[in-house]
This record gives sequence, structure tokens and C-alpha cells, in this order.
Amino acid sequence: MMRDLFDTDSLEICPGMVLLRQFADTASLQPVLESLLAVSPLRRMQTTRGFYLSVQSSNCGQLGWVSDRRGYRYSELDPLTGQAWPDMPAAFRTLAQQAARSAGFAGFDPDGCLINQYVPGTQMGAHQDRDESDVDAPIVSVSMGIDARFFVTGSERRGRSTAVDLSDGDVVVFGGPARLHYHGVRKLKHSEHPRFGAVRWNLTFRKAG
Ligand code: MD3
Ligand code: FE
Repeated sequence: MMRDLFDTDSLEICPGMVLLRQFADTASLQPVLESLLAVSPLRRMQTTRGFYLSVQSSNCGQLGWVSDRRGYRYSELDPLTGQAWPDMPAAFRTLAQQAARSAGFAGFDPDGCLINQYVPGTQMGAHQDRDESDVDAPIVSVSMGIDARFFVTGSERRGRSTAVDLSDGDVVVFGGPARLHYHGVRKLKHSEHPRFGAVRWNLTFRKAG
């Protein structure tokens, strides 16, 4: 099927930020995700100050985002296993490329995918994603499982925010003028998804290297 920016299920939240509701077939992604986590398991990453992030994380692809007492960076090796991250599955790559193209970013070629697991009570404070060498490339975000309220404040960390509730299968593309916007996720409410249970997964596809 051909999808483009003018389909009714594509919504521009602000310049450079495009929401594609129900774009991803998460039932088919679920076993693929499980096979990745069998190779590079979930873990809680640490900040430079020694605090643990409340999300649990892993990665696939050439470069994985890691954070520890030394800071954050992209790494070719999983520090937990000492091995390369698992390859990015074709189903993941194709989904990210199709979403980016639908949002006007043809030619997106992600080299890493950060996998974040949220459980009820988990939140993510306002931050920018600026560790990627190429911030001209967009970031593609895929939500699976229970709903979360995402917010974006813009070029300042504080101030008025725009909220979007993200549900299973929703994909958001952040590029152009939105690429360096501050954003985060409000504390997750308790709920259950029929296939994923009381869990939210977020995949973010990045051009890191
Ligand atoms: C907005 N994840 O993993 S969507 C992250 O829904 C992250 O789990 C959130 O923020 C989540 O870094 C938000 C992803 C996202 C990624 C990059 C962005 C949103 C963005 C860059 C600019 C603006
Ligand atoms: Fe982010």
C-alpha cells in the first residue's frame, strides 16, 4: 500500500513532527523483539551521577545507545555481553524507512535502534537527543503495548508543552525543525494491553554514526 503525508492518518503535530497513527503491525513485531532481547537482554543504564534510569533498555543494529558513569555515547558493542548488538531485523528497518518516507524523509537509513521498556510508574524527563552525529536525519519512534502521554516543549526544556497520547502501533517521526526539541514521557498509568500486558515498548530508530 502506498502511504504519504496526505493520508488522513498522518498528522503534523508541529513542523517536523509527524504522527502516523496505527502505522506499525505490533503483533508481528512482538516475536522479533523477543528474539533480540534473548541476545542483548534488557538492563537499567546508569547516569554519570550513578542513578539508574527508570526505563530498561537494549539496542539492535550497528550502534547502540549506552549510558554509564562515564557518560552517554553510541557503542558498537553491548557492554553487558561484550559482543556486537544483534543485527537490526529487516522488519524493523523497513518499518522505520517507510515511516520516514511517509513523513517526508525519504532515504532514511538507521544504523541503530534503542529499545526502551516502560512499566506503570515509569517516566522520562524532558531531554534532547543530540548524541547522534547526523542530526539532519530524523528519529523514528514506534510505540507498542500500553498507552503513554508523550510531551514536547520545543527548544527550551521548560515551558508550555504539547501532549500526544501514544498507543500501540503509533509511529512518530521527528525531523527538521523538531529534531532537537526537548521531549519526554509522563509517568505511565496502570493499564493492560491484550498481547503485551502492563508494559509499553518504544523503539527509536536513529542515524547515530
Ligand atoms: C522528539 N523516547 O528514547 S518518542 C527516547 O516515547 C525517547 O519512549 C520517548 O524520548 C518515548 O529518546 C519519546 C522518541 C523521540 C525521539 C527523539 C526525538 C522523540 C523526539 C527528537 C526530537 C523530538
Ligand atoms: Fe528522546
